[in-house]
Amino acid sequence: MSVVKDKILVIGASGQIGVELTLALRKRYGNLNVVASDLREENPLLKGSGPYVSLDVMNKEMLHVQVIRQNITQIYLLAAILSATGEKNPNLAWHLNMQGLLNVLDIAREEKLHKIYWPSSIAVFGPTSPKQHCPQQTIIEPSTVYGISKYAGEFWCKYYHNRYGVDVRSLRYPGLISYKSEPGGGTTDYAIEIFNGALEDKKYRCFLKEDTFLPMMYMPDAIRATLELMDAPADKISVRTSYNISGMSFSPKEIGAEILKLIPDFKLSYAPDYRQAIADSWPQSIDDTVASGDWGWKPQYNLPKMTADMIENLSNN
Ligand code: NAD
Ligand code: AKB
Repeated sequence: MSVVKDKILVIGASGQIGVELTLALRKRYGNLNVVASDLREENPLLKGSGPYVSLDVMNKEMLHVQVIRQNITQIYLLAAILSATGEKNPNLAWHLNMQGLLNVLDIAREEKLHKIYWPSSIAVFGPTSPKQHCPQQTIIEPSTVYGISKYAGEFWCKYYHNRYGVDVRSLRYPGLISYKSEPGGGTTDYAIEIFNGALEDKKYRCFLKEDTFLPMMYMPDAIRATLELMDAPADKISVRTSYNISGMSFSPKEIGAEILKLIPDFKLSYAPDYRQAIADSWPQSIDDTVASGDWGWKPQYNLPKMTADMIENLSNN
């Protein structure tokens, strides 16, 4: 029996998720079998751990050449413009988030790639979606260009799966919290900045109001969810748009109180800006029973466990 060896291309590998996902994939598939790529020339956190190419996902021809030259069989597409940056430049966000995905889906179809991973976001939900335990299928009327691009992207994934048989899988990540690589312009970034403020200056001025609850997840859970989704047998994947997944839900006041337990002189203040309206348009918590039922999703980190781990790791760094 011949075993087909997978060779993976990660696009957007120098970003907040890309660095950690690339390292996790290298651990699993072997360093040489995971090619990291990004617009950025290099990344110190990935240096020496495997191949890295500078690549623009908008250049379909060059992307296609890399896929053929490197014998790529799976693509993880992470390059995107997130919610806050997207509102500053809606045309650019729409262009990158849509054309980048379509380039990858087209190449996947033409080259018969085995699997594609592309993340969506809780940003698909809008002010008319349920605020609490927002279900997998519900009213979805996003109010940011980022959310609109993610929702349209979800349906392109489903279309390429149904029409061309492309095995593309997706998760609607909540706000992701991590300490390795910096966040890239999202509304939930406060939940990372707050740790840096607490450790460096013992204070942080939050750009969201104290009672703004949002769905969040610690990066180790997000990486594990991604690998588990990609490992699941195809017949277990009932959702070909994108799966809701849930980790935790908290407000700036709640995470501030948790940090205060470990850094007693920490001071938190508030100066809401344009990101407040984005946060207010999103649900406060997510129902992920479909992901749990289909492929066994279960988070491992809650607010206290994540806070302790963030502070320990950032202090060591
Ligand atoms: P990020 O901004 O940190 O990283 C994106 C990376 O893509 C950057 O390194 C950037 O240089 C690269 N990039 C930008 N344009 C490119 C291009 N034209 N060609 C190649 N690379 C390019 O983003 P992230 O937080 O790592 O998010 C990754 C994916 O996960 C995105 O699709 C995002 O929407 C989704 N997501 C993230 C979060 C989160 O909290 N981080 C939550 C929900 C969904
Ligand atoms: C953002 O805030 O834009 C991202 C997301 C939830 O998609 N973190």
